[in-house]
Amino acid sequence: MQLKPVCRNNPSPLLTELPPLGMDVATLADDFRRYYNYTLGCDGDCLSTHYPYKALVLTLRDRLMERWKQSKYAARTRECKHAYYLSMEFLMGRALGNAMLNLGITDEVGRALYELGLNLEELAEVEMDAGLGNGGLGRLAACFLDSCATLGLPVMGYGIRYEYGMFRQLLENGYQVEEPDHWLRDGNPWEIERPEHTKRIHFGGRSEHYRDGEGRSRVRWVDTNDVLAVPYDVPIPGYRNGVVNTLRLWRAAATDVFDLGEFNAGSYPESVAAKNAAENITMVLYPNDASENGKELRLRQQYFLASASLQDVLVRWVRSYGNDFSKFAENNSFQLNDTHPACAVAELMRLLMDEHGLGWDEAWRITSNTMAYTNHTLLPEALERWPVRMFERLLPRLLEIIYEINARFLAQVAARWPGDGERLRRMSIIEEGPERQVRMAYLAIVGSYSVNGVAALHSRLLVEGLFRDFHELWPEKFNNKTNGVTQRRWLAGCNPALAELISENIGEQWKVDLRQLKRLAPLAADEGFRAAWRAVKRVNKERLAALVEAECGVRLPLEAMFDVQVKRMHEYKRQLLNVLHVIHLYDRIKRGDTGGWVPRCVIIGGKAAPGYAMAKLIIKLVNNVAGVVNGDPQVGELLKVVFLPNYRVSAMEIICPGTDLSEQISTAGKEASGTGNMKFMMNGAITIGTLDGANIEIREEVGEENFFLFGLTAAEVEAVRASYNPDAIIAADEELGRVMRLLESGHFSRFEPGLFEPVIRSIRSPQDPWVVAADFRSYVDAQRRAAETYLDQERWTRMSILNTACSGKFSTDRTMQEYNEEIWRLKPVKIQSRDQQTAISD
Ligand code: 7LS
Repeated sequence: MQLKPVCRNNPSPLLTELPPLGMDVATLADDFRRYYNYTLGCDGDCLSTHYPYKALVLTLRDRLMERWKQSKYAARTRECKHAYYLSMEFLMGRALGNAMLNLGITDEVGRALYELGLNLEELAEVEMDAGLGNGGLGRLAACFLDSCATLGLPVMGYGIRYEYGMFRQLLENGYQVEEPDHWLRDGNPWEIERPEHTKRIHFGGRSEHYRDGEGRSRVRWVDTNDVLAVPYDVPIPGYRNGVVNTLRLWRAAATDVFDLGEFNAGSYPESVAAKNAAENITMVLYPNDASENGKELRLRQQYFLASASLQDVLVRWVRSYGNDFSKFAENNSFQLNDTHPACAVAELMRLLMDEHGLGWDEAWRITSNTMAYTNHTLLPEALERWPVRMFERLLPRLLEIIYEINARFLAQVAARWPGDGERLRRMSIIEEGPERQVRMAYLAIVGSYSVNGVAALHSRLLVEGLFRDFHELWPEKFNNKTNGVTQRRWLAGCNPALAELISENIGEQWKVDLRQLKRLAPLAADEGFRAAWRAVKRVNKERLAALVEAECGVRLPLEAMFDVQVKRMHEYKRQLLNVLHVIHLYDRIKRGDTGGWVPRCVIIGGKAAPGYAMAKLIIKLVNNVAGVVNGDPQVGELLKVVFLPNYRVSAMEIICPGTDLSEQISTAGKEASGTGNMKFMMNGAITIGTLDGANIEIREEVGEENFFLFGLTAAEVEAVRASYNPDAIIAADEELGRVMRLLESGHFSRFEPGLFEPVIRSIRSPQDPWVVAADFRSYVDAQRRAAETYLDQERWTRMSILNTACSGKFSTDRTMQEYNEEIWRLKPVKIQSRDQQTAISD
């Protein structure tokens, strides 16, 4: 049957069709001045840099706007399948530099501003990071959007417009202190509010069964407390291809500004309370990247995102096809970024059945052929479970649907494995026990046609462990999609000096085809090229040293090896192992063992979840060790240690180009993939790392001789833990013994005796899940190899060049192509673009 689009009146072309905007210096300067003077009302007395920043964004946004419109029309043709990336986090960082880069007008803008007496770099610094994410998972979503737009894939992001993003991290006496991040205080000139697309979200109430006009049994969700979801659209430009995709972020608003009953009764505060309760939903990003499960507001956020986004897609569908959903699954995919938006499985069922009148079987066919789930972690504390009682109170209709999904699913399991009650218990979406829980990962697996992990090892461990039963039932659902990062932000944008050196030698095509970097490999043998490579690294180290000096007041010697570990603070990431190595280096200096010494600057940065005591204590330890080391005249320039506060996207843009040694030292089997590892590699840092996550694939690509490997494998970690005896390891290792004695003597906690007891206990615990002591020896040996290599600067430079040259696999362009070929199957849109084309090769 042919689907008929529902007709709509088109507005007059006179209203909507405009000649293209100029991209030349003079036109950009004209537009800028118009915004500055007329729109923003500035005159000679305006001193704040905020105004020129805003005028610049508006100038650029106009250029995006015309391409945005064209992209929308191009993707609106019939049967154009779309994918939707549902994510609680989009860690976008700054948008200005990226917009100019992707429009191809960075130089023109720079010149236009220069002619107006302004400085582009200065204005770019005015922009706040959009910190709508915690770490890897949120930043991955941002890189995915960049790559989809660049590939012309019709993919839309759906997320939450948190009023407060990731907290700002301050240090007080070496302790982390959190400050709210009111990133929207001065407005966000990139976003467009779209109140006409507001959606209504239900909470609470109960479900009511009734018969409709045709005598069919139906359900409705009644007596609900409703909240409105108001969308804000953010443009996502592709790289010089005329494509602009959309990130739609939802803000919660009360249904009525005031409760008039309360207001008239004179209870003003009560009347405003409901408004506050509603708007609380999108007030703040939860600053945890694992655990703290079971918070009601978090479940509200998750359902709010899922429901608003699905309703939005369904409204657009109905506008085109009425209530005919027969081809919905053919034309739509929803990618669930971890289980956080997994309510979407039950919510799509509810919308299709209760709101659009479909029967269970048809609704299930559609749902289970549109949902796809990406898992990002094996850590048990990050596996989401919601108490059934909370679900019942907040989302009673959804729980009813989940029960039905579970009943039908378990019937399937029982048919396949008759009499296997234990398996039914294991696989049930509902976990039984004193407090019954909904297992969100199982709901996501049962409701999806694809389930993927984010690196080869991680995907293998998933099907061998956590999801083993499900893999046995549906092996074809499971697949791997190794993560990546976008080279536009993480090389072209953040490292202009290296980007230029690369382009001079192999052309510019690497910006859309990262495998081209392979052509740098032969240049590793070219002495002149190596010298140029080192000169670039030197400039980038100066930039990083300036940042460190401004933030930490410590001067870093530029000839020293810059040894960097930046990522969320977490025990499994083993910043503690890094600190133990630092203490060991300090100990060597103190006892005069400095023959052939390579000066080092150890930089550690990352935020700890506010409730994660051990992670916060490790921050304090880094700072105390830094205080002792940097303050010791005998150490001098041989070793510097700093904790760089408030690690964020815009800081990484300065950090990764200036890094020599990239620390990727998680306990094997615990880091699902890692993406910082890829940013460092792309920028020519050499990795010291374990066989964990994507490190394994990085090492495969660059070759074992260009990677400093250490540590137990994932299988060995599991084996060792059965009879783990850290005290014996410490006793048998002279150097580790000395490190522990320094720690235990209170050398780093002079003013707070016993402060690091919990750290010491964790290292010495036979229960230590991260087996820090077990990997110390091989870590120190690998660090020795790194130092010896660094002594030979020519050799180090060769390895550095080869790391960049072999980083081609780790572009999100490749990752997105794989998602598209194996999961979404979208047709790229082509735009007749005026932008300087750099076509993407197949
Ligand atoms: C979260 C919460 C949570 C990552 O970055 C889990 C949670 C929670 O459990 C609970 C209560 C309140 C807020 N927020 C935010 C994130 C996560 N989970 C993860 C899981 C994996 N966050 N990852 C990282 O993802 C990267 C991209 O795939 C990987 O490269 C990296 O290995 C992984 O750690």
